[in-house]
Amino acid sequence: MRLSRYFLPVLKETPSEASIASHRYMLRAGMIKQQSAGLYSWLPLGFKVMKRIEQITREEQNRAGAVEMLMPTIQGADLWRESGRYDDYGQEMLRIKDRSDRDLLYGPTNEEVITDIFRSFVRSYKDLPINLYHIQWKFRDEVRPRFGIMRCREFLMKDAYSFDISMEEAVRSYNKMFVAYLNTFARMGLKAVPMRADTGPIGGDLSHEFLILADTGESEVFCHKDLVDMVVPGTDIDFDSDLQPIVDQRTALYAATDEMHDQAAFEAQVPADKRLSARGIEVGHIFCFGDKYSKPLGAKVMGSDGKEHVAQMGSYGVGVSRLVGGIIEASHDENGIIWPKSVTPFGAGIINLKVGDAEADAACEDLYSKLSTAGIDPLYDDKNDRGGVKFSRMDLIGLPYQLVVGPRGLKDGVVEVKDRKTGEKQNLSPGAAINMIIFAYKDVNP
Ligand code: 5CA
Repeated sequence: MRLSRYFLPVLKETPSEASIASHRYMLRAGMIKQQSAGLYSWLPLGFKVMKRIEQITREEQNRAGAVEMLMPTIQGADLWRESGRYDDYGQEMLRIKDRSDRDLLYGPTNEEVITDIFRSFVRSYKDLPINLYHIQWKFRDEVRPRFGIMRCREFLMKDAYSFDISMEEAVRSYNKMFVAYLNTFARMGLKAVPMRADTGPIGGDLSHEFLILADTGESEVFCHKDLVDMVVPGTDIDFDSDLQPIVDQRTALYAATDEMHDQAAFEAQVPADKRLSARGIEVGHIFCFGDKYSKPLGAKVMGSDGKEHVAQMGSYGVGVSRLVGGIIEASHDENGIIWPKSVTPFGAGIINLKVGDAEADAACEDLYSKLSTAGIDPLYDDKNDRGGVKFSRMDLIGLPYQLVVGPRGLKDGVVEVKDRKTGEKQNLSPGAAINMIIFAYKDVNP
């Protein structure tokens, strides 16, 4: 992409409404625009990052055996009356009437709709287990939308729903998602810790929130320090194997959000030097609630014993749009965002310090074309701005590598390669710079 043809409305001033780094940088880097309280447009740069996060989430769901589909954002109220949640859900649900005075709602979650799909088509235990997911917009009329897209009203969620014949099988499905989540967040460069959590309006007893630690997180968390750096299972794990030991290894150590926290248990179970009290951002939440929806909605299958069994369910959410902010909270400095390679909107930035200079233009065009061919998807700053403006803009938008091209370096046959994270700079021939960047990305998408 050439910057001169892109839409990147960078702001010079720090917007006063933004109190945390991710919100500030998302506004300044032209990633989002607020349209109304808690409602955001995703401008091209923000949209591109969200799409990458969505794709990693999708790949890890598919790897764990979940199957993608799509349900509508607007739902009929009747199913919610059937499950008993229409009145329970409260003011967070946006209720709408259509022209025939029928009650509709903008889905805050999809347990009812998916259970309706299941009961319409699935009859036998032979068709189980099933785990269906979609990546779709949700609306929750939050009391206090804040921190930009981190707690907003319309947001993108991946939500998966599993159906099993027994509770024992349902726990196996739960464990698959537990492991898939560890891999998903690790691929995004995050250290996410699963913690015992309150189940709120979704329900059930078995539930874990996945939190990334950040000072600006909304939740207070308490956990054993070893959980933070525990090695993840990895994407080559066999999802048909027994995953219980992996789950046990993590759930054996104390980890709870403030709603579930028990100080006495924390002190009894965790040695003083291993106790971590911190703040966290919830990026995922998984639930196993058995027959809470399948029973009232009559989602049953015939078992191998010839009897009818109510399906046992779980649901599994990832805050896809929230993750854009979460990753920035976990990875930034005073100059701007520092994208992990796996989610960066562009693989590298090319800065032309003298647009119009035949040699500089030619060198940049050559880098641009070669990096594009290699699949690095570079952003070429071909605008006629001062060097200082270009440097700070490139730092702000946080691409992992910058290639700085100017007449002075070219005289010596070199371009400057800057690593955004370490700040390290080296002069390399254009060919060597290209190879270095291609090499840096070789293991990014397992
Ligand atoms: N049906 C279940 C699982 S599919 C469910 O809705 N779970 S949830 O309520 O925990 O939401 C899943 C994830 O969506 C959360 O972990 C969080 O990352 C994200 N999320 C929830 N509310 C918001 C919000 N107001 N703004 C941005 N992201 C949100």
